[in-house]
Amino acid sequence: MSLASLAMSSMLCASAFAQEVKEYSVSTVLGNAYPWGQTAEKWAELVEERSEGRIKLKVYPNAQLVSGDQTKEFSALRSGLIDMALGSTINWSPQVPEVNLFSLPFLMPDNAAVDAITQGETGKMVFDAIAKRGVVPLAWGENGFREISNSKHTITAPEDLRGLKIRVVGSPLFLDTFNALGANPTQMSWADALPALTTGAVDGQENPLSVFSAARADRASQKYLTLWHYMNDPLIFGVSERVWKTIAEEDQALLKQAAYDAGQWGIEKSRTELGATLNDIRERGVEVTELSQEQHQSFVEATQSVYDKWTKRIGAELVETAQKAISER
Ligand code: X2X
Repeated sequence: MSLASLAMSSMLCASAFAQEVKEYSVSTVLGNAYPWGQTAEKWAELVEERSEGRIKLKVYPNAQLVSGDQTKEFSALRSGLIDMALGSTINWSPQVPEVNLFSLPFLMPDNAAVDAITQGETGKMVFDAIAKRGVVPLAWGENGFREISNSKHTITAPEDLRGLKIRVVGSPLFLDTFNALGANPTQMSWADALPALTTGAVDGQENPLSVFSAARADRASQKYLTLWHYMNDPLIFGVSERVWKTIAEEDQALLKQAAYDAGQWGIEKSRTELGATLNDIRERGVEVTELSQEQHQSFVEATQSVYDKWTKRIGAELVETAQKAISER
């Protein structure tokens, strides 16, 4: 072989190799200081490893691919502006009514209830609803049970929320829940939440303990935290259908299995770390309140109207399937 043709063939080889590496964008709201971002990175790591470097997932945290507007993530995914995402059911709920299921106040009392939904028939129904709207759902992860905090006083009853300005995500159900409790809910993205808490523009917020802790919400005047477990937002690994169609079947399987494994890893990690996280929060001087059964019940009753109204929007069959799975868990 002549030198020239040798050079040519090695160039061809190099370009064939280069063409084989595919990079996809993955959107998340929280970065790797949080279990959410860590789970997305775990997915990327497993995919890179198992595809021997052929498939790269690049994680873009802080909803930066939608300029911080986290409730636009699903639309961007559907249109193919974003390839993939590890998204919260809350942020996707404006476009997928069925995922409001997870935001129904006090539907899921514990982890077993969450698992009964996501791992069973209900989870399949939710995935079908997502798939119908142009996003291929692959697996579940978890942001966690959302607890309420504020800068003013202890919350043990709905009356304690009266008049408090509470930051909520831009998803309509949350306005209904916090209005039903007599609070003054204000919708804003996560990017704006911490500054608003710091300046006192809002008094409180609701998020999982892992988020409260890693974001150092205690430094943003959040001195009172009530563990009311009113809802849990699972995370969903999703791929734009437009992108999915271009991926070979065996790579689809690889992506899906890696999503499942990363999801399980993340769920287990955040659940096991919860006790230590709560200790850290207490040590920082935050007053942590647990509710008696009676106190808990007063919140359930105060939000019953939200439950009824939203059951119609979510779909009575889906809600009933979820309730049945929970009661049989
Ligand atoms: O904005 C929030 O509260 C967060 C980070 O938990 C979600 O994206 C749902």
